[in-house]
Amino acid sequence: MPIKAALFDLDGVIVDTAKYHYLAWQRLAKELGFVFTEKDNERLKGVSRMRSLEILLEVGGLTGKFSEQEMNDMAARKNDWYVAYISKMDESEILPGTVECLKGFRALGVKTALGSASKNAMLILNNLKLTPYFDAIIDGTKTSKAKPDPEVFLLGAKAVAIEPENCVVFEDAQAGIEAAKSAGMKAVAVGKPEDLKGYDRIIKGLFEVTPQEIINL
Ligand code: B16
Ligand code: MG
Repeated sequence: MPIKAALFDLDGVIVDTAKYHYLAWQRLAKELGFVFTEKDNERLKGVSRMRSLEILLEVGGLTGKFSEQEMNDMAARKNDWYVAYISKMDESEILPGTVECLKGFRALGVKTALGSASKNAMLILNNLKLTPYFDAIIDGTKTSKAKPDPEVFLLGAKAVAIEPENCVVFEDAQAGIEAAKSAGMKAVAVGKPEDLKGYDRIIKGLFEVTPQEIINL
């Protein structure tokens, strides 16, 4: 099936915002009195904000200790700190190969869309000046089900009016690869083979592929 739309995850594919998520979650953990390591942070990649908080509290042995209101307040505080970091981002933080890849797909007549769990995706894309490269942007403000549910990618395909079987997804998180496959799409994993499975192809970063070789995947 020829590829007619390319869907991109944000954190871990286009930009490394995981480091800022980590700094903000680490600060919350410190306030709560425990250490949250970089290894613990790996578990939060591609995961929604509230689920991330649940995992953080589990690491600290604090599961079930807080009311819904307190949980919402903690997530909001973490997000304020995170937004302070990402507000300072600029084009220098775009991961290598991103712009070439987006431009290359478009030159071949392939639609481009973002499929991210983040509710802050627009702020990041605007700071990186990448918004004009996308035909559609589906982020955490437009979805109700988190990856591995295929919702985010199915909405992306719908927004660019391309059938799922003609879409390819670029993803760094296992849940995202599963979301792409259950949407009936091709999945290009971004990362290491020991961390990911179930993909159609694996790359270290967007710099490693040309749109030409992906359209016949
Ligand atoms: P926010 P992606 C995900 O982005 C991040 O990988 C994950 O760590 C984060 O919790 C999630 O977005 C929600 O982000 O708090 O900004 O709404 O990989 O789906 O682009
Ligand atoms: Mg990601």
